[in-house]
Amino acid sequence: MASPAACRNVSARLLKALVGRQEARLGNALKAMSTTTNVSRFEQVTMAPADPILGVSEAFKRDESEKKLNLGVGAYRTEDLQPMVLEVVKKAERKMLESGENKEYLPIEGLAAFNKATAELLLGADNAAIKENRVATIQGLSGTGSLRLGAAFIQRYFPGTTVYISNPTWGNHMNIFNDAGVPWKHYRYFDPKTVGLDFEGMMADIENAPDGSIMLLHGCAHNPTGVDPTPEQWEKIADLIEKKNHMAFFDVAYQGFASGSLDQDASSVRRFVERGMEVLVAQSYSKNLGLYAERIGAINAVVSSADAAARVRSQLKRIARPMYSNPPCHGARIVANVVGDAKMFDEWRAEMQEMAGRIKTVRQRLFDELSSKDKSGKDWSFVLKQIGMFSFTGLNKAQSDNMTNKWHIYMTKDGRISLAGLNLAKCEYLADAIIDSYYNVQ
Ligand code: PLA
Repeated sequence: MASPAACRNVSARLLKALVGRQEARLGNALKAMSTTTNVSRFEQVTMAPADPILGVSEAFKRDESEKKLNLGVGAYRTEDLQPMVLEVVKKAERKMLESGENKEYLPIEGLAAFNKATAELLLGADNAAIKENRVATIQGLSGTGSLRLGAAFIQRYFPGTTVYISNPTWGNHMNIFNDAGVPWKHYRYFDPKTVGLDFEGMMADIENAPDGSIMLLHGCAHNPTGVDPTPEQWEKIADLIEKKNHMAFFDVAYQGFASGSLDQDASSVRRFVERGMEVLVAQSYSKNLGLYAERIGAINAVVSSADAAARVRSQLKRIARPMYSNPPCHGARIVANVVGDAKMFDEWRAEMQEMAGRIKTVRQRLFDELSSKDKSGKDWSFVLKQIGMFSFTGLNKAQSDNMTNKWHIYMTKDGRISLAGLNLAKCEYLADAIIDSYYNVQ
């Protein structure tokens, strides 16, 4: 038998436990009451609109029609409309796995071998600016993250300077500069009447911008129009930017993907650098190496002296550190392996030409279908003249809505279609949809 003292002890402990449990229950009930009766502290958060490009992919996934076609985001598909991993990327990954590389943090500025390779790919390995150590390169989170670093740098070191952005442009450009607190304005770029470059408007706007402004230029394959300046026009643009003491900020998201040639697609940037002009350049490997999800790219500042380059690099690192600390290594290693190995580099070029070639083939077929089906005599040749992944159809918002609602063809509301998501088998259907939307919807 337990002693009276031991019994008292047990009952005291029991009582405590019971009261404890009671209190916990009461606490929980009160908590539940407060969350159900109180208004959430997040009540003032409104629903954000779907992203004009990536939101299209979300809507596409929800559509159950068999006819559906996603021409929204600029992501390459095979002729079977499947995503593609380049063979040379798989090869680099096998090599990386075999060499058993570790997962230590990269330096803030990224993988040294990548930074070297990416600047050389952009400017040419024997470029004077590289040899003279005048290029500050920081690995970024693909094109977007690199643009964002550049924007943050502008906000900090060129406060109040306006960035001029083409009208139209890739929708995210405005968000990037807005979020970085950088004022921006548009310069004229596209002429809907000629479906070509409004060169005079562009030049007038560059001329009229205050001296020392920043001009955001698409290095090649302008998104969304697919309309690029000719080499002669680039020369005049460079002359004027130099005369006005502006600075060019190039967005190079499609190097190699426009013409199939890496060098040719970098010629706009190289032209400025060879003239000794200081430039910022954001690069992306999403499209040309198909590394969309690896988020690999770079921001380069080509400046007048090695000393300035070292200071700019140090400040870009200072911006990156509190944003994301240091960049991911996988994509950087893939690029460094492919670009740094002559054989793999050639394999990459061949695969890139194949991708660019497939897009050209569907572009031609789409044009053929449009021209043979449309008996009105409308000139569809702009489809052939545009370069890169996209075709800017000229369809307005209501017509683009018709493409989606009636035909299950997903595209951005500015009338852009990604030809990288099209195959030969679907060209006729797409032409029918475009002609219906163009003539039957206002
Ligand atoms: N710059 C331009 C001109 C682009 O078109 C894109 C991607 C980027 C930068 C950034 O790409 P990255 O961050 O993946 O390197 N434009 C896509 C995708 C392909 C997107 O909107 O994010 C497009 O469909 O327009």
